[in-house]
Amino acid sequence: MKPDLFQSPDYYLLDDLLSEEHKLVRDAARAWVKKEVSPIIEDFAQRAEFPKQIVKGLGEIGGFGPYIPVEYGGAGLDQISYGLIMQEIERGDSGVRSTSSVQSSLVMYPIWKYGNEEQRMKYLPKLATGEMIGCFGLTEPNYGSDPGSMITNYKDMGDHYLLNGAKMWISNAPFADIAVVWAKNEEGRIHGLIVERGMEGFSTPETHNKWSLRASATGELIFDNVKVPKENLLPNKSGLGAPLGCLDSARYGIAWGAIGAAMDCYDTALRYSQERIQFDKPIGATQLQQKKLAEMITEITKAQLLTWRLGVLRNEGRATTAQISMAKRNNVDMALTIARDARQMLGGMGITGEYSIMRHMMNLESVVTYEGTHDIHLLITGMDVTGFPAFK
Ligand code: TGC
Ligand code: FAD
Repeated sequence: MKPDLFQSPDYYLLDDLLSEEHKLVRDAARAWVKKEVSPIIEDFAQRAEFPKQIVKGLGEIGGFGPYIPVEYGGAGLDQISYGLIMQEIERGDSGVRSTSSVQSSLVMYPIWKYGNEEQRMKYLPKLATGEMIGCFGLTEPNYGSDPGSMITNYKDMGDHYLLNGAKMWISNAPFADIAVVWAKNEEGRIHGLIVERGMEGFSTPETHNKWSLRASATGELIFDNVKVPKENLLPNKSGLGAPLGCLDSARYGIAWGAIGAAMDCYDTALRYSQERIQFDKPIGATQLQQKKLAEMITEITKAQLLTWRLGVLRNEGRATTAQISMAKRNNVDMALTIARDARQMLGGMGITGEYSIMRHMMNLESVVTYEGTHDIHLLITGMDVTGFPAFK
């Protein structure tokens, strides 16, 4: 793979909107990605293997629980710093950002928000350093966009719960130490349970042959009469709103992350267009390639502004689920379009692993699907503006 020469586009001088802390956090994450992710990621993606050696470093740059309070091992940062870390990590690879998103927003967040103090102290510090890795089981083989219809369930057996069912498409599942699993009780109410590797009847087979997110491990969670201790139930929130609350935080991070992938594709295509000579001039001197680059930087700049504003609203506790949906949907679609155009700008070289673009493009096919598909987010916006839910 080519050396990482990335230079971040900032067309509207948005750095002026960031605090010194934001810039320090962002620059540290950027330097870490250049040193630890860029040199190895293509090889791991080609081999469809998660690079476990980066876990410790991810913890050190605040990639695990950036906004979780320091008393629980988190970095205690604000929402814009959290977003900037996700942007930089996904600039390296969406699969690495997935590991960070799942650990932070889908495992640490529910334990912090819905767990009790014993659960927080038991799990959060180890999750923050990466000593422990978690995964999040909501999607089932027959229920993806409609998680409320899940059939995974548990029964109260007096001294423990008995868990049965299956989850599918679970990031980090094959090597996770714990899983935050969403299941229905005997009344049909959804609760979160912490299931630990090694519990009898719990297995995590890996999903193979993905063309996307190849450097992230994906798997199933199978529960065959798993005895879950009663103290592993998350006591402080139940109902579908509990997992959806975690998704708000993860989707917000993805909105920033997608900008990172888009910036990397744009930056690579821009440099290539200045160096690649055809018909005795750089391809960047042709109108057609300039149109692509001009549209890319326009869309990146719009997404940066939208997402920075969303971060401010989240810091003030005013961001709505529908606003987060709009940003996730817009930014991932924007990044996917840019990745496709950038790939074309590199001609034949665009399909090789010499450059990051095709890997980003394939990764983004997962990103546009998980955490709510492109269409589901459109329906969330539609419901928000009309008042009519059109899902059912
Ligand atoms: P609906 O009737 O609308 O809502 C059920 C209850 O939930 C409440 N609620 C929320 N609460 C907190 N935060 C939110 N974002 C919420 N959205 C809704 C709602 O108020 C209601 O509460 P109550 O008290 O009235 O019961 O639910 P629905 O069944 O009609 O479904 C709505 C829909 C389709 C929007 C939702 O289910 C959805 O978002 N579907 C998409 C599923 C999804 O995003 N799955 C993601 C799985 S995790 C994943 O992909 C991880 S990938 C990670 C990685 O690798 O990075
Ligand atoms: P479906 O829900 O079957 O949707 C199929 C198509 O129908 C989509 O285009 C969808 O937009 C459309 N559709 C559905 N309902 C409607 C409607 N009402 N109106 C119009 N169109 C509709 N899940 C987890 O719980 N944890 C994870 O860690 C996790 N990681 C993932 C990692 C990867 C690599 C992938 C690919 C997925 C992951 N997921 C995870 C699952 C992901 O959240 C689901 O794939 C996603 O929510 C869509 O569900 P589905 O695949 O079952 O598609």
